[in-house]
Amino acid sequence: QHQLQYTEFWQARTGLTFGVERILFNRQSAYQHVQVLQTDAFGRMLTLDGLVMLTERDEFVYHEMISHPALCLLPRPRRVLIVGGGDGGTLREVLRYSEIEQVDLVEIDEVVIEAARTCFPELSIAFDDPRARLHVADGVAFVREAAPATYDLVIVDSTDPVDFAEGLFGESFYRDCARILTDDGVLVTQSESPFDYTFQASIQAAHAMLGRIFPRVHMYLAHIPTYPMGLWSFTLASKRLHPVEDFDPEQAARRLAPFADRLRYYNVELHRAAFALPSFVRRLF
Ligand code: AG3
Repeated sequence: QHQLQYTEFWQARTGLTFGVERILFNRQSAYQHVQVLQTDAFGRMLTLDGLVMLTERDEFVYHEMISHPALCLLPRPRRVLIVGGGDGGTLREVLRYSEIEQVDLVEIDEVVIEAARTCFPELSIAFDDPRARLHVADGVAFVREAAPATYDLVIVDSTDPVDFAEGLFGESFYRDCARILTDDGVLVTQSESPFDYTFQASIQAAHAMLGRIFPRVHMYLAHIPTYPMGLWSFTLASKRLHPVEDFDPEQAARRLAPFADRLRYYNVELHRAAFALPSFVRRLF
């Protein structure tokens, strides 16, 4: 009974294999194959079209790192837009701040939300917060129609740049994000592994597009054991604030204080460290 395994293939024959104890959720949606597996080493694991989105054991790294660097950089973040993120993990991190007044979350696939509601209550509980507004819609269309200067922060918590997620790595989407952000606004997007050659060209292209739209574009890194190659990147594009030079550690520490003991990865010291890039990553841009 211990022979079931699941492999996310990164290349034709190279990937990461998980021991599977049970299949907890298994549904083909209008967009993708949504599965939740009980694994032996990483607890429950959500996959979309066979790609690992999160595991119970290491989701904190991704969700803290896609949220807190920008939220601690911004002087007064109040309104946030999350594009994707239907599992609720990013939403949970954003809602930790009492000064956040409203978070719109735009998820294209309601089956992802259902999988999270069924199998990841510790994440999807965030949907019950009165400050959260859930929209089952296409993120590209949502940002096109949103009013100017509405959000202090836009977080793109997407899958890989393929299929219907490709638009979330495109120039017109980024232009709309810039338009709906306030004057100090910040955009953060997940940007794949710097070791990954599959998406290197599209990530470099996305970085260049952001550079044409935002005065500042910075990549930062975190270790995520269950994602391809284990080293992951995020890209922070900003209209004014420099993510390290304008970062005020005292302001950040004050803001984190009410929940700092619940964070498992991000802290004020790590903020600076995350933006220090290995030389091979610097040379990519
Ligand atoms: N967003 C997915 C990051 C991409 C993972 N790629 C992969 N496994 N090939 C995660 C959503 C969690 N809120």
